[in-house]
Amino acid sequence: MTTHPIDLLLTGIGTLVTPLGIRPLRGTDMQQVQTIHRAAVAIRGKTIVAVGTEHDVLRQIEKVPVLQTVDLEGRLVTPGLVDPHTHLVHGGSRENELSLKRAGVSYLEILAQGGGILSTVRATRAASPAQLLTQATRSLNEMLLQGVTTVEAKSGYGLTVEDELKQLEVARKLHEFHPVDVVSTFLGAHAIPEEYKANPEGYVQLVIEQMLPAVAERELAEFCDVFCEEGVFTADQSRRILQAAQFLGMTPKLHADEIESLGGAELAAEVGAISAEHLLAASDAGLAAMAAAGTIAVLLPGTSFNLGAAPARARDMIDRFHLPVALATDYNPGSSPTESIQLIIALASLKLRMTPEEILTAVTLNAASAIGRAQEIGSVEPGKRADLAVFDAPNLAYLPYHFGINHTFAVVKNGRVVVWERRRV
Ligand code: IZC
Ligand code: ZN
Repeated sequence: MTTHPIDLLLTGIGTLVTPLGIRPLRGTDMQQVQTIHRAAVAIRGKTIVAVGTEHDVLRQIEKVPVLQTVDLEGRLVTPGLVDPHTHLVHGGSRENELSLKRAGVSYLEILAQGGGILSTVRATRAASPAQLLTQATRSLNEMLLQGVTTVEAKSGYGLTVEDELKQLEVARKLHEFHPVDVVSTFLGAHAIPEEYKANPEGYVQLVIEQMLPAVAERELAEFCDVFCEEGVFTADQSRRILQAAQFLGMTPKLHADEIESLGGAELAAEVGAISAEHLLAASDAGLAAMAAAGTIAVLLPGTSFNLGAAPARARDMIDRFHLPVALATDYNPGSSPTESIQLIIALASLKLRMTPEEILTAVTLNAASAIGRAQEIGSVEPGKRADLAVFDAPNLAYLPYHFGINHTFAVVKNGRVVVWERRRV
């Protein structure tokens, strides 16, 4: 230990729980988390430098000056939570579709009638960058207050070159000024816009020939995603778009087999996608192919819950296919209008039958892995960034058990306390 001062020393941690490593944990390994009682964490700048029992950490830093000590009074600490699938930046909302939904009109029927995603496209096109920024900031604040320190944000409500860039530029601005890190994904292939209804191939061409190069040139997205779904983009169109994105240096992701099984899981594996999302209707062959390719399954139990659909086969994915599973809110104005990662934690227990340890891995290390950030975040270990969530909870199982409220007491982001007593500081 060098004698450079410790900037922040967290003591009095009742229980510290974290997965370990810089790679996603697969299958039954997701259960393997480290638990330390009476723990402490020492932070220098933005980086964790010591983790262990209070006794061990204090001994390690014996001769080192400490600039600030914060006593967490017995609370639970985990890595800062990571939400690896959101549609954060958008205009408007869709509560006007609630009665249609309750009358039994399906998600894809509403979309086919020009509502759904297309309704949000109209609102997003009409919104100024400042309006989009204000609305997304409100959501990002809510996520931070829940313990989230990094989110992924997809475009896909512009569907013109200009409006896709507008959304991605708002996401970049959020990343720059907000404590939560925002990682961008280009999702120009989210729906066929009204003006291309009679010519979907023309839209695919626009995505490949104009949008992708414009996004790549401005370095506005690390990832490219496609909504591969019945009546939206076919597997063949999805493949062409993702291959073009890869050629420009973007990493593929895929909305795969959410409602109908189009071979999305297979396609995600084939193109070497970092993750495949939803997977409610994924085939056994597709899941096996994902496991062989190392593709992470990002499960979105808020969406299946809200759509009244059967949940993803998380137990099969973990126990039989030995897949790395991550969890996300899918925050969006249609199928999952919630910023609450803690609701997702509860649903993962209730509906996906995941254990508290598997859930923690899925919202930290595996979620970080799904957005290419496992080297820096997703666990509480020396060398990783000092992103931590502090909960008013006696143990890990308490989080999924006591549902419907926000357990987060404090958040440390990049070594700074940014939430304390449930408020931004
Ligand atoms: O706005 O409905 N599933 N895309 C694919 C969504 C949900 C977002 C939306
Ligand atoms: Zn989505």
